[in-house]
Amino acid sequence: RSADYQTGSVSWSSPLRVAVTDDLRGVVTTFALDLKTAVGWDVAFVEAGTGGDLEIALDPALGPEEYRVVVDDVTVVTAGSPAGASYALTVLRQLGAVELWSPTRSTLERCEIARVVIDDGPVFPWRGVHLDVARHFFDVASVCRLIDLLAAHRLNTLHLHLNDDQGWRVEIPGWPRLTDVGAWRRSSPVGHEDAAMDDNTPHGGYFTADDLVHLREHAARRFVRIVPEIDLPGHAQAVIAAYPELGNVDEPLEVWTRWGISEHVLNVGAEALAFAEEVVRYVAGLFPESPVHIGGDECPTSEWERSPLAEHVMVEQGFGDARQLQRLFTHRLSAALRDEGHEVVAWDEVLDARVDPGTVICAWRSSSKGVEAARRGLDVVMAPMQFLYFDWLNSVEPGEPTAQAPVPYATTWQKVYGFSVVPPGLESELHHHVRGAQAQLWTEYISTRDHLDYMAFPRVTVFSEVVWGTPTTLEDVRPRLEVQLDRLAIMGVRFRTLDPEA
Ligand code: TNX
Repeated sequence: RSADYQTGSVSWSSPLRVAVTDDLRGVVTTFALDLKTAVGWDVAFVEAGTGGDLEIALDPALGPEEYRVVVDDVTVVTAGSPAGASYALTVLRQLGAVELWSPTRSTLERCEIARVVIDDGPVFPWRGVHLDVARHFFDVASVCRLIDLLAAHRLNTLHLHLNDDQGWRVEIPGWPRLTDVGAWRRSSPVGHEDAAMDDNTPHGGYFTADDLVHLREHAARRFVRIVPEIDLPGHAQAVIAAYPELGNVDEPLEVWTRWGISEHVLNVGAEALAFAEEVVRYVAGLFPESPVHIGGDECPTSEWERSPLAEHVMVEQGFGDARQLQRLFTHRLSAALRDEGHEVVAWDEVLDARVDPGTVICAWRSSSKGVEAARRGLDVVMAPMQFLYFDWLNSVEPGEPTAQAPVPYATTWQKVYGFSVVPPGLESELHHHVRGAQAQLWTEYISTRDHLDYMAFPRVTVFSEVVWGTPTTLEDVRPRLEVQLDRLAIMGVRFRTLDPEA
């Protein structure tokens, strides 16, 4: 928000002498481990006022994620919360030297830090990245690494998309076939879905409860909150492959081997509704502090329109249109989650029916869905595909790897930087409904960690400034971006290199 550079610099070397209050010891411990890993330095804990290098304390006058850094002979950090303190330490590493970001031991005798006074804090509380681990599975180590990268950009939310037609990715007690069968597919598309080619290579994997708790704790140390998503009743072909009785048709199904939207959705019987509730309650229980995403996107009604069971339920409920059936799930899952104290999040399709008050909408089809949500009194996370779907091409130029949307669609980092979190046309008295934004990494066309890096960066980097609420101009950000890419390079991130300046 403001950085006021003074003349000169201070010099840091090992051991770094730090004074910290008990409530921030955890934050400094994480920082100390990072420092040790990167450059082998030690942190020595000292008393405040004894001339250490760094003093760090909470200041209740600051907002929850705000912080102040005064780099001086004794550098002083104050913050509104441990999260704010962690952001301040991130900034100090940025001011220090690129080696401080190394994931393996590199050599650094000392570093110079410019004298500066920084007052900062984010405009938006929901600063997220979404990762689809259903289309392609990414293991615990890969997700932990992504969490570290988000934290390096002061992003605070990782939305994990845990199931889809092509795979179920969480072990659920009492439902072993979800992972024995539903977590594995026989084949995946090669090239673009439209080419209709198969690789005939099995793919799969899943997280155990322990894995998810490990991810949650890893994320918490970096002040990233995981928002789990179970997407039902659509996107359910993997569920139905495992438990055909939860579907609408008699023929056996396999976990889907194509991309797109499967027609196979859960049936609307009591058993399927109870299943959805049980699973969502279980996954939510692994993330007690988190909002929980119930999906709700792209649920075709063709099977319901042919189903005597669905017809019976429609008569019973007095529904005139099969679209309304989806609300049975949405409402039931929302109630169950609220009962456990979770906030409920859903994709913007739920706006097509009556929405339970308090539901947070992820606006993906366009920014105008965010406007619609806010006008209906709902909070919204902006995720419009035209700007924030990072499975789209990095550029329209030839040579880009196959991506979700074809040329002329592309989402350059410059386009991302021009994204306005508050949707154009939203009345100012409704701006408070905009919680923030998140970038989506759908993984139909992303099957490796290197390719995930290529699609995520540098777009996530520029997005982080946008969603922090402090973007400037393309000319201004470019040199800053180049420096951040040097840090990412040392971290081993295989980002897409910048095109030469036009
Ligand atoms: C739409 S966004 C989807 C996903 C796809 C994505 C590809 C949303 C809620 N549904 O199922 O992966 O497009 O860009």
